Amino acid sequence: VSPGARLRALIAERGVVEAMACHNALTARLAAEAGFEALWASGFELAAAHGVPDAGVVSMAEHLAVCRQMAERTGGLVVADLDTGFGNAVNLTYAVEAYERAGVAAVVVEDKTFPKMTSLVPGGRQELARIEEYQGKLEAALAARRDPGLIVAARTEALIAGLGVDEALKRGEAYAEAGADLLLVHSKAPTSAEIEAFIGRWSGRVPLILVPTAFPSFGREAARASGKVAMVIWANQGLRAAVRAMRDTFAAVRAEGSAASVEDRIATLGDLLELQEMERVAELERRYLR
Ligand code: SPV
Ligand code: MG
Repeated sequence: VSPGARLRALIAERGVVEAMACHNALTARLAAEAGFEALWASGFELAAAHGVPDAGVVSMAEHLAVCRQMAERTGGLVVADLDTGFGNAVNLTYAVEAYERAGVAAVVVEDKTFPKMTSLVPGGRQELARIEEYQGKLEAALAARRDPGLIVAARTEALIAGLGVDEALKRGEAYAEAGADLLLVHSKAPTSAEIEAFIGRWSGRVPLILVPTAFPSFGREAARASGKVAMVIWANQGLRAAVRAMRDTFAAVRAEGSAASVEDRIATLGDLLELQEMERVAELERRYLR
C-alpha cells in the first residue's frame, strides 16, 4: 500500500489526523514516537534550521532530501509543504513526480506567487496567484501523480492576505473544482473566529486542513466537532521548544563553565544512541562481523 493510500485510509478511520512539523529525520522520529500519525515537512522549520527566511530561499532539492530522509528513517506518512510549487505548473509537475518518488503521502501547494513570503509574519507582503493560474497548477499536480493515492492538497492564503472569508471560500470552491483532494485554509487571526467563520460556511466539498498556530486554543476536538476537517497541522511547536531549551542550556553552560547543572535536564546520551539505532548496529555486528 502506498503512503498516500495509507494516509487516506487513516483519515477515513480517524476522521481527523494530526501532523506534527518536522525538519529532519530526528524530529520526524520524535513526532512519530509521540504518536502523531503524520509528519508535516514544514518549509518554515526547514528555513529556520538553515538560518534563512521562509521566503522561497531554501531550494526544492534541499526540502526534497529532507522529505526522503523523514520517510525513509521513520516509515511515517510525510505531508510535504511544497510552498508555491517551486515555480509554475511545469515546475510543479516535476516536483510532484520527485516527491512521490521520495515516498511522501501528500503534497500541499499554496496559492501565493513565487517567491512566497512566510504566512505568519506581521504585515508580510502576501501576493496571491490568479485563480485560473493556480487551478492549472493543481491540475498539473494531479496529473503528475503515478500513484492515484498520493494526496494533492490545495492551500489558500486568502485569509493570510487579508482578503476575507468570501474570497477564501471562492478560492476553496475553485480549487475543489480543479480536483484537489483536501483544502488547507490558513489564518493568522489571533482567535479562531475567522477560521470558524470559514468552516461554518464551507460547503464540505473537500475536507479541510487547519494550522492552529496563531489561535492555539483551537484543537483536535474542535476540528473533529466541525465534521469538515481531515487534518490538523502543528506547524512549529517542536522547533520553538527546541530553540528555547537550547538557549537555556547554552546560557547555563556558558555562565557556569561546566555542564554539570544542565546534565539532569537534557536528554541522556543513551537516549541519543537509541535514536541513532545503536541497538541495530550491535545486532548487525553480532550477526555479520566475522
Ligand atoms: C510551514 O510550517 O512551513 C507552513 C505553515 O507552511 S506556516 O508557517 O504557518 O505558513
Ligand atoms: Mg510553509
